[in-house]
Amino acid sequence: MTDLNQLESDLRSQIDAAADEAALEAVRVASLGKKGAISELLKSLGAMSPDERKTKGPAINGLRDAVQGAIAARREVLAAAALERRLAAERLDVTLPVRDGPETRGRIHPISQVVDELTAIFADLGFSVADGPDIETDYLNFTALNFPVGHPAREMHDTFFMRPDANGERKLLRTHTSPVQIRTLKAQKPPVRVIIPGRTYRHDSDQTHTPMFHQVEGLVIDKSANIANMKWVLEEFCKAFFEVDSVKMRFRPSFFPFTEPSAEVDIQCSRKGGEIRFGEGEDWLEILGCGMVHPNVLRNCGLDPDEYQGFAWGMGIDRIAMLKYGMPDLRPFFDADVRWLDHYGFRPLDLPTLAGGLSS
Ligand code: 2NM
Repeated sequence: MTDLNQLESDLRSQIDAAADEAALEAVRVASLGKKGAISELLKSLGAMSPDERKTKGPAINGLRDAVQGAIAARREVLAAAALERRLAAERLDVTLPVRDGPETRGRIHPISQVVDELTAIFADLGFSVADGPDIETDYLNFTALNFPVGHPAREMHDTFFMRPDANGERKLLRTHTSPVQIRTLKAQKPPVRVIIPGRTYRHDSDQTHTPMFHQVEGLVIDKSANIANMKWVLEEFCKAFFEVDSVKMRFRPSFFPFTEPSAEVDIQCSRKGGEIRFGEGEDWLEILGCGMVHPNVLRNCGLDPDEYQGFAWGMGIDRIAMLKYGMPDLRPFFDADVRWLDHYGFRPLDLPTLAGGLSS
């Protein structure tokens, strides 16, 4: 009996010491396998006398059951530990932010954003959007707009001219979007309410000028459109665009060939700590030019100035984008630098609307 007790206690300590499945299996083979110690003891029962078998039989069977049980228990402990180790190794941190999908990765250029904002604001005021070619005739860019022959703006100095064609006609890169107004007035009868955002070109390049820049012009023609209407439209626009409840505007007499009278418009602002704010302060900032459309321009479009009248205005998109979004330098607009776009660009799915917010 002491032999059996000794064997059991030896096997139990081996079982407890088995560090993995393989070591445990080795103990099982050595005890319960075909040639294992316990199997040999069971085989020896056949050679025993009935009396001896009566006492030794239950003892050896008991030993086998005990060892089998101990191995099964140890196997469970090892399996649980193995699972625990695997779970720890394969753990996922579900608090990590989800990586952005492709539809959120690109950025909308501030100029495109501002054009979308202008479109939303003026659409709400009943305007549609018109466009035309970048390459224009001298007639539509200048003559139809009441620029006298020899006007300084026509000179090489400001305008990019193409080589003359076979007929001697010299096309040019439009210096403003106004030729689209002429095209619109020739194509549709008043009442007309349009804005024209687009690329414009002037031979000018320094810290605040690029040879290609963006303009938005607006035009209202009907039988009674007047200066009071113009001031209201421009004031509504400025409040909506700069996202303030009120703005003070100052109309200074000025001159443009295509309008009479003409004005340049400043809005009141504060400039504290290098930051411009609208709707407050005592400084003035020029943001646009405007006026009542000149009778000659109406005549050139086949309209009778005694029947129709209206107003027009123009402003630089690049400049109002810089003012609104605090961008200190114009040149990176045209650099196509993804680092700059990442910083100043807008998320592609955040479309500007009056109801949902223009820039949030
Ligand atoms: C400006 C300022 C004032 C203007 C005039 C016209 C047209 F075609 F109706 F005559 N379009 N745009 C205009 C008037 C543009 O830009 C500073």
